[in-house]
Amino acid sequence: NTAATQLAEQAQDSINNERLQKAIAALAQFGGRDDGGVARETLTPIDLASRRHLIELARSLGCEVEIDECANLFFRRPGSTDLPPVLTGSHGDTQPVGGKLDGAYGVIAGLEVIAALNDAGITTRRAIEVVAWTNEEGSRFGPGAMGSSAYVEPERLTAYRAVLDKDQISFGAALDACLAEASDVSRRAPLRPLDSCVELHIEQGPVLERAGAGLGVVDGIQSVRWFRVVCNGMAAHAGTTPMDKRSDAMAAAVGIAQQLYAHAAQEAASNVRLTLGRWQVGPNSVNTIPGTVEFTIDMRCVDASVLDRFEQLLHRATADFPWRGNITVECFFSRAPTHFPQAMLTLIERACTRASAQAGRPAPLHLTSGAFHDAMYLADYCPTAMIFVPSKGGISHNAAEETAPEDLLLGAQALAYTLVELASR
Ligand code: HGY
Ligand code: MN
Ligand code: MN
Ligand code: MN
Repeated sequence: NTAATQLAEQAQDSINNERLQKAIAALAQFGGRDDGGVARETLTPIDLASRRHLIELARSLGCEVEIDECANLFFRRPGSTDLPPVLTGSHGDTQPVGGKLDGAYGVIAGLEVIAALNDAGITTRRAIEVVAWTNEEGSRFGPGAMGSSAYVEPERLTAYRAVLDKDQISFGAALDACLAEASDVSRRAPLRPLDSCVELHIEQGPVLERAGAGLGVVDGIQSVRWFRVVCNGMAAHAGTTPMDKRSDAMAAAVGIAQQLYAHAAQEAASNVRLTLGRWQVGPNSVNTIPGTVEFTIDMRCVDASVLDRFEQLLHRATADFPWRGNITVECFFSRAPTHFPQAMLTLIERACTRASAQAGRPAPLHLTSGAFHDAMYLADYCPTAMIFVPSKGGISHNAAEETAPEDLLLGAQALAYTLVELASR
């Protein structure tokens, strides 16, 4: 039972549940909806207001605050040395209609660990940093996880800055407005070294709840690919145009979509997941044959070769579709499967086991994440791992997203133990 472990246990036992739950509720006010959900898309005025709230909260905890060129916010609790810090945190942005925990929980729990260390008067060798990543969701600006991916490879930012949202606002312009608002925050140079990274997040799926486990040790993240498909036909009159004279973009898009769903059903054994989440129809009029239909494809699988086969089907189906129009397919997000290192999993397992045992809960469960996370990019940069807490009904990316308060507490306790062990080495 080394000195580091004793400090870790003391930190775990210093987490203050009431302060944690209140801080989660306070952040959820930014973009809070009547149905209990949260609408706080990245770099919107509401997101900027929430960032200001986090900066003030972090400063009240004695943290130094920095912001980098991708507007990632870092809240640092200094250590006794200048050794590379231990990073935790998650993303501050939400889906257009999201919950109050996706991303936000990891940021708030990280700040709760810092408050607990202040209460306990614990000093760690390494600084502990809590990050609020920019644009993890990728719903306003695609791809997802722009902030964390630009952190580990800064040259990605140039292309990201050119991405437009549906109102033709560029990510770069939104970034510059955010940096201007945070002009009182010191700028963080790119590629600062990190000792390690631990991201705490809700599972967003049904696995932990089904197993009755309170905590999940995440061994990896499945692969993901996003595509934009644009069917270009010809707008024409709904009443006068014979069916065999049409270049109906919706008929093409629906035909392609049916082939994709059929293929996903054939590949069901691989647990592949297909989502056609965003559709835009032009001119979108009840009595005009659609001239253009654009839709997105989100495909995921733990086995990337399944996605390779799926992508081949997509290119064949769109190239061979029998009609007069044309179809373009563009992949705008692609990540291979992530595997977290065994040494980190062993530590996370120990932290989760102690917290679960103290709460009289079953042992933690090992699982692979169905959702992607900023940790998938940090894993390219330093030893990284994740801790999950259960999601009620496995629901997320929905206003009904919820986790039992006692599980939110468990996660913060396991995080405290893990961070202090790492920061004391
Ligand atoms: O889509 C995802 O997996 C992430 O939760 N944004
Ligand atoms: Mn998330
Ligand atoms: Mn999400
Ligand atoms: Mn994430």
